[in-house]
Amino acid sequence: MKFPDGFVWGAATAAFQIEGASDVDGRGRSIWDELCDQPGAILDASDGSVACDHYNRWPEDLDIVADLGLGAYRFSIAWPRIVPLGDGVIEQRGLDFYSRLVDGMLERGITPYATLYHWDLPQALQDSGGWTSRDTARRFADYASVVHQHLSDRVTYWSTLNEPWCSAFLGYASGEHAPGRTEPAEAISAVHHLMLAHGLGIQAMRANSTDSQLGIVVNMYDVQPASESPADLDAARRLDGQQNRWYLDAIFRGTYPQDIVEDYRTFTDFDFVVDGDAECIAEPIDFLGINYYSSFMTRGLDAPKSPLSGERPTPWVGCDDVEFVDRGLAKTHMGWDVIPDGLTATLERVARDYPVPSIYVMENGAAYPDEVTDGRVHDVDRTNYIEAHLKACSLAVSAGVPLDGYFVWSLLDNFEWAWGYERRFGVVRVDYETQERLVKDSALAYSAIVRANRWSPDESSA
Ligand code: IFM
Repeated sequence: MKFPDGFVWGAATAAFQIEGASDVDGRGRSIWDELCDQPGAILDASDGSVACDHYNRWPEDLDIVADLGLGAYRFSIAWPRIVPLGDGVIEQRGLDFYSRLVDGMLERGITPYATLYHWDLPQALQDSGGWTSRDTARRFADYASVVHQHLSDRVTYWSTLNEPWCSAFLGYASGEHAPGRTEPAEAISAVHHLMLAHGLGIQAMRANSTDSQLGIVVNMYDVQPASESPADLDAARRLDGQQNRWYLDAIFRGTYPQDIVEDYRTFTDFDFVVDGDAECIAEPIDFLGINYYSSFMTRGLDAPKSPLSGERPTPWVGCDDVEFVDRGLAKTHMGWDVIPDGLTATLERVARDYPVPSIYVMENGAAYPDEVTDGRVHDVDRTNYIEAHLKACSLAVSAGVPLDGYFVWSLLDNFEWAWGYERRFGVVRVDYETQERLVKDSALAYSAIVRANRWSPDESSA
């Protein structure tokens, strides 16, 4: 199971989840600062004000990346550090921070992979409509252009958005994520403006320079029907359409999938879509980032389920009659099924159905309730998870998928959004009291695979 020469091995993080220093150097407030202040929004009532203190401890964190032998580090840039009020007034100290971070990577031989939007919208833009406003997409392109102008002499790889599905549907339909809205029509408008922001961002960066490699990161799932019954097939069609095809069709075919557009008409007349938007969203990209954690099996019910008391509305708009089948598989601490085969299927499907020049797995990993024993974290479950998914990647590569790299999620334990610090995804443990970092066994196992550039069943604990 050898990976191709030049295969990129990395670890990923996101600004809000690790940086802390939330009121330092002119940073503005983001929608996540705001949500964290809402009682009950975050499981442990925590926030991102300190997180992993990466804003101050980044040299130590980059040393760990280098020591593990990883050639790449995926990080995100906090929009509110660069444009604190979202209005075009630039905060130089924010740019300087990312400039130092990038220089730190290059000094250690680590290739930076930058993401421009990993969910931390300036609150000031939310106050004027957030992603339901077309203006937010234009503001994103302006922000992307500024950051790109400052860093593209040293950063080649740029992703516009991370997981626009989450921003739109967890943010505006189920309300689990910031800005905590529960309006399906707003979610559909938000997802369109996010995709428009992506297209405008690509155009703006291309106008700055043609040397960059530009892409977007989407979260994908392999969706299987529970049976061949019309109801089950239709449930799988809708889930797959909303979760996967919506993004890939728009980017690579220049159109949203018509079946999902028709489904969404129950909620919106799409009056926010303007001539030319589809072409903008389909602006050619150099790579597609795929985040993969799990997959779904769906069943169509005869009637919509009534939400249990206290249960959030579904983020899958109009899918109250879809049930997720428990296949009795092993689950992570998030309750997500462990299905490595779904990653191979997803990669092969993307390569088969869309003209994708290059793919990266930009996130893959698992939360487990770790324990420290004699100064070590023997996280066997996480090690097995990563190894099984690397095997899934190697099978896809053997099948001809243009997979060019893999980034484990995450380098560090961090702020897991609505779960606060109660879920640990890191291959490096963070003690939130002392901010001490502890390299877990999974990091060492990953490092061994990276250094060998091969996954070997003999050496594997999977
Ligand atoms: O922590 C998140 C990350 O921010 C986006 N992708 C999924 C991860 C695990 O939930």
